[in-house]
Amino acid sequence: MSPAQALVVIPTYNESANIRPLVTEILEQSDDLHVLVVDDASPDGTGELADELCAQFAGRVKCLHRSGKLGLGSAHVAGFRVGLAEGYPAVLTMDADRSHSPRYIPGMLATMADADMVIGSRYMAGGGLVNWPLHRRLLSLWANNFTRALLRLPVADCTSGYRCYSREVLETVEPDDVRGSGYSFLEQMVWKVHTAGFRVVEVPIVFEQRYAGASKIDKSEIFRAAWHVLATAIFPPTVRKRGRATPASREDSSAVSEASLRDAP
Ligand SMILES: Nc1nc2c(ncn2[C@@H]2O[C@H](COP(=O)(O)OP(=O)(O)OP(=O)(O)O)[C@@H](O)[C@H]2O)c(=O)[nH]1
Ligand SMILES: [Mg+2]
Repeated sequence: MSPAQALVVIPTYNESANIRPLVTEILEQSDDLHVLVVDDASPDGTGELADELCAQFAGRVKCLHRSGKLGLGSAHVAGFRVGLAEGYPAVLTMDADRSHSPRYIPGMLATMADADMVIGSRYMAGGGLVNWPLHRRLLSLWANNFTRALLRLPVADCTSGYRCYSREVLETVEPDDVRGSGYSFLEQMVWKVHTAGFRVVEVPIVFEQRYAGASKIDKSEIFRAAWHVLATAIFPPTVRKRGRATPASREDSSAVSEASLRDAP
């Protein structure tokens, strides 16, 4: 039996000012949500705060501690593995900096009734951006136009990290094989899900500037993401199609249980 309606995966690197209010607000949305914090040994103590939340909300909050900064994409993949191994019907991902308001979670999950993947979209009627500096808006618009055009994606917001995936999607599209472990993971994943024949639906969200802490995105990450999109357009990898899922095996489950121990390196 599923332990809850969905697992909310939150990758963190130096988000100590945001993690507690964010997790608390997520848990308030529904009794049927669990949270997994994937922390990459944040020097500011985010991992320790996540452990406190695990103790306070035992059974509803878990933490995966990794040994160092391994990238946003690989944090999502690590979260998917836990979600699959522990039997969740859906896995939702969101940023820790409170740019993604938890108030959208119930609507995103309701939309999953008619979708295989739901994206919290800034670039559709009803969506938007609050307090984001002009250079970030331009970069995001450029990245989206570039990705949409090259990969021929019928998706307005390909770079949003606020998403929900069904279990079948994660069992089918082999997220481990996505090119790049950083931010380009987001564009690659939506391309894979669409190419595999799944239904991707967007719901509007208003994205807010991070509440506290510093951005982790840097110039090299931007160039790497553009390169990965270009490489996918020119040399598209083979994508396993819908209906050919490989259910998470028992072996996978035990590997993940060990990896998700709170004291794991
Ligand atoms: N575990 C993990 N999390 C990461 C890593 N890099 C970024 N994150 C998290 O990924 C999320 C998105 O990172 P941000 O720095 O907010 O990136 P962004 O939203 O593109 O940039 P801003 O708009 O400036 O906030 C945040 O929750 C980060 O803490 C990483 O290497 N490992
Ligand atoms: Mg952010």
